[in-house]
Amino acid sequence: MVAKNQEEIEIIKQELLRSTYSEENSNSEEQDIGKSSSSDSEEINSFRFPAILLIGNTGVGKSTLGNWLLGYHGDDGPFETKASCDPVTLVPQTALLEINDRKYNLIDTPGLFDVKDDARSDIALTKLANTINHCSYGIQTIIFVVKKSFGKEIDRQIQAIKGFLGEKALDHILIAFTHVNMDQTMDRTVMKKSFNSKMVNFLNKIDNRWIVSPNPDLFTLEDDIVYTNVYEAKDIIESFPEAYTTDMFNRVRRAREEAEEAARIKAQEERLRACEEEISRLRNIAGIRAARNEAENQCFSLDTIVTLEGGKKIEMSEVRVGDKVACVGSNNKVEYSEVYLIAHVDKDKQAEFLKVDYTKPDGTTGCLNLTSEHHLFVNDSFDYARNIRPNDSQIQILYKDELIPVRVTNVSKEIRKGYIGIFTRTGTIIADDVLCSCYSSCPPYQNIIHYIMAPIRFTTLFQKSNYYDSEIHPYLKFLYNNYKTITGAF
Ligand SMILES: Nc1nc2c(ncn2[C@@H]2O[C@H](COP(=O)(O)OP(=O)(O)OP(=O)(O)O)[C@@H](O)[C@H]2O)c(=O)[nH]1
Ligand SMILES: [Mg+2]
Repeated sequence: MVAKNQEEIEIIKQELLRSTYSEENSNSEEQDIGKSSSSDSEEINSFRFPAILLIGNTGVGKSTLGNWLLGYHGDDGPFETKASCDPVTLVPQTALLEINDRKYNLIDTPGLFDVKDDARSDIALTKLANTINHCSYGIQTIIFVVKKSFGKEIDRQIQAIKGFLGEKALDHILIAFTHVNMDQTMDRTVMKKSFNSKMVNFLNKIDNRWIVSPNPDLFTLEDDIVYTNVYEAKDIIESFPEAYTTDMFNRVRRAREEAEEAARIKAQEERLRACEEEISRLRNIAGIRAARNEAENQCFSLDTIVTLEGGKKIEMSEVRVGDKVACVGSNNKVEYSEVYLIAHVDKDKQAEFLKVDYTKPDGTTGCLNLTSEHHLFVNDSFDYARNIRPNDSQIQILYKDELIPVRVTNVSKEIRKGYIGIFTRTGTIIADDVLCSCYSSCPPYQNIIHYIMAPIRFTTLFQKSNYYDSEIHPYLKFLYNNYKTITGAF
């Protein structure tokens, strides 16, 4: 691959001078696509020959290498070169390059990856994509120009190339090192020794297709090594059996766009899911708050057990007006009293209940679920359920047909679905074996509330109530509102 002797080098020199495009030997057909003007190359027609792309970071020496390949001194050819912090080649430039009678469009591109601001980097990529799309005869070689000192970045840059051009592009890549010292430029073996293991691995992967682009400050056209290196480059360019095509590029582009679209949709779905979770969390909180706010007027959990006359035990949800349920009469004895009103019932709404746990004398446990403002018999009188203290408060339970006092072992809060309020003629009820009042919300003056309820007890003697609604019975609502107005006034 490398030219070995002076004679060979002379032949190559002649060959280069012949093959390289110049205005003197160009024909009119080639002129419009040959050595390009600096005008906007995006307007150029599709290239008529396979392309050779010079790509790499800004300022690495792409244009310089292009000039060397075209047979000019690196700093003095058709491609503009300049030592500058700002990008010099701003739009793709083209020149015709002939190697062994085969014509190629040598394309010098704007710098790709080191432009700090993303917008300019995007523009550079868009321009490159546009250029590639003009390469209707495919891309014979992608010359990736890299500063030797930046060799350690090669991984990242190669990943970027793979992402943009696709894996297949690596089969068409030729690495050109720039900013290489004199010894390394003159002797490939010296250069090789300077590679770290990562670089060696990578170069092995691409079949060691690499060359050194001579430093224009150290070498002139008279130096044989310039021709040797240019010859090597051309040899490699010719060695690719087939070109990288626009089809390959567009397949990669479509795949990339699809992947980006899929990632965008996924991100959107994730955002949506997060929103839904947040909404459901807030709904839950709102539901619990609503349940707490309504707790004042609710009474028992629907599955609370009551005992019917005759001993049958049923859930409160099954109780109907006219049923006689266990309660306590004025003589403090267990008796069965008629249910004359179902004050309200709801099977779906959530409510916050207090779960009151107790232990019976035989060691078995029981519990009652009622809302915090409901009244039950605690420590010798009726009181709010919320005033029960575990291990301290005593409640009355029905045990072996008798009411006996037991201590509450635990009180906890539970959100449950559904509730019911049942009124008996005695104003009491034994719920889950616990002696409770039928009343709630107002201060727990059992006798006074019982007295206030007399009118409705009286009317239902003659006309059975068929009220069965989630709203509290209108009479109770009226009483409750009045109570609120009166207490609010003080
Ligand atoms: N030391 C050294 N300088 C070089 C080498 N190659 C090019 N240069 C100099 O680096 C500067 C930039 O070179 P260019 O060829 O314009 O770089 P480029 O990659 O085309 O830059 P942009 O068009 O801006 O992307 C010029 O002054 C060159 O003379 C090299 O191998 N060694
Ligand atoms: Mg340039």
